[in-house]
Amino acid sequence: MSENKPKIYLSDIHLENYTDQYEGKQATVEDAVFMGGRETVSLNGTWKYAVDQYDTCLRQKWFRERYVDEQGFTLPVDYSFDTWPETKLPACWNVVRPEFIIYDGSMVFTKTFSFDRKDEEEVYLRIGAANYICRVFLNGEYVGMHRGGSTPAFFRVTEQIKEENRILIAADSTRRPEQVPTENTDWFNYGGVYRDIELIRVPKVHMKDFRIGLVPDGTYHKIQVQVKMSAPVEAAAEVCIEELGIKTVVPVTEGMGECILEFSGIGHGNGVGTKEQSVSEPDLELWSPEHPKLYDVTASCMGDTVSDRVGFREIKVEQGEILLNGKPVFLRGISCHEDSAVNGKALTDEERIENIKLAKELGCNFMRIAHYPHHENMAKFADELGILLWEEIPVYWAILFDRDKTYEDAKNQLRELITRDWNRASVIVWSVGNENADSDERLSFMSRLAQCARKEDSTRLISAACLVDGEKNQIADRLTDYLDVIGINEYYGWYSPDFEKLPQLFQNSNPDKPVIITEFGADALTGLHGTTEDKGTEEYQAYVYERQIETIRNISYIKGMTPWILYDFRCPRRTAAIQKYYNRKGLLSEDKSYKKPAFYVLQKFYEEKRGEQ
Ligand code: GCB
Repeated sequence: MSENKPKIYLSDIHLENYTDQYEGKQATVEDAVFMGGRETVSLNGTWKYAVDQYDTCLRQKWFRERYVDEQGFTLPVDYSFDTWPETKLPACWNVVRPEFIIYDGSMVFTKTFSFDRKDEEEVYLRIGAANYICRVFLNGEYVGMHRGGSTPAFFRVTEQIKEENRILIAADSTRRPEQVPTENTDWFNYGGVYRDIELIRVPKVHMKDFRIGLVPDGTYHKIQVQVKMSAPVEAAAEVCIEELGIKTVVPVTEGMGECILEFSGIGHGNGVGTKEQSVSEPDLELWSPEHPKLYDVTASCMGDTVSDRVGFREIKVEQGEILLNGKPVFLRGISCHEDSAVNGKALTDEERIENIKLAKELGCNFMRIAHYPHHENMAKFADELGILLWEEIPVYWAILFDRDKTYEDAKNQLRELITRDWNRASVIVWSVGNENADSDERLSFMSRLAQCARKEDSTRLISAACLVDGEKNQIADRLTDYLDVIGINEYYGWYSPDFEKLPQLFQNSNPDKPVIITEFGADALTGLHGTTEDKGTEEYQAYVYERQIETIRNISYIKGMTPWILYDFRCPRRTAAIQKYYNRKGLLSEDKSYKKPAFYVLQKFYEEKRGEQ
């Protein structure tokens, strides 16, 4: 009988219920506003802060700033915003002060700012990312909350914003079993409001979404456009790609518009609709890592204008091949965390570009940016610099697959990611998770996510990094039925020491889809030397790469790989002598100043692979 009892999770019971009042107004993907070309006011910079271990701000409603009671008597209060210490946001607090290094919990940030609100405009607050729950208060009022540590939160603040303002953000990085990710991960749980904080000015009726890309029908003749307005208006949106001589009107009905611009062929900007005919039609140049051609695109509707820089390319799977613009491609990849020894997850743009350049130096045309959505600039730089991307949501390890609210959270994070990066040509794979043991609940949870990703975006590949069936030593995960490409993590030579099992694994398997080896690797401490039998040494890591490559190269259904990982990253679980709270499977040291020998082993293989294509 006992198994029929409903399961109860910690955050579903509140002894004091002080958070319930802040559960409403949850910002979700439905609140997102299209960002390209927007007029924004940055709130980055100096903020005051306090560590708020017991959530006293939420319990006592500090944001109300009640200093006197109804009779005019001065009240004692437990905060003093003006004398709180200062910090810069965005940032991960763990790397700001040594005493915060392992703090998981709540911190309150506040600042005052002036704003000249214009009539007839809507104002949104966007927080690029805050880990994991953030609650926002403006001028004494609760504005809303957001769940999910790596995707943007949008709050409409048109009514609350004034000329002089106080904003307060309570960010809570507490790890909880029911969250996505759950409390146990193999990376560092940085806390903070660690991506841009900005106000966006938009007209009353504005574009919430604008999606543009090549129709993947093998013709390279068609560009699809989708427009979503903030209200169910009847209108016309004008889409313009000047360089291609395209100016097309997209009819908008009940706030939604869709159209396909047809070209006469690759190399022709021959649109339909009201495209203005140019005398000589410029060529449509397809985007690829070798030729990362981007076009400036604008869309206007009812006085609202947005813009983007967009590449046009086709990605699909056919007869066991991954085809980029119709040609088979081997994905020469590397996995990468959003981690910096100095800045935590709040990487600078220079660090992001450096990561892409290091991957290119390695010979990559592909990066798996694991295990959660990285900053949107990563995909923008990948578009500019020419590298394909695998993007992922943190459905990692032991998620509470049978809990509906956890599913809703994961689904919202997935849709927020897809909505944010839909126009990025570099992104070719949406991954719905990593290494979750096959169970009925997990299959239901993740297959629904895969279907959701496909519904949001039928132009890209859906995947997940799956586990090998250890008992059968086989690729045998039921989720693969729902995927376009199968990601496989395997650690032969490391967690599974017997290398002979690697060729057996591939012999025992007969996947009906292309496989990407999404992980293999071995720890190596920079400067630690030994023989190819000494685990943890640079030599052993290089040996693992050699043995892996020697096997993988002969398996015809393997169409790509993203070994684990570009550089060492912070990880609280890793306490061994060689680790010192770092996962040492990087091909480079954590500060990226040293390339371990395995870097060159992989580089050599990728050089050969590139030659074959
Ligand atoms: C894995 C995980 C990754 C870990 C890695 C490791 O399978 O997907 O997040 O960091 O192994 O080093 O154990």
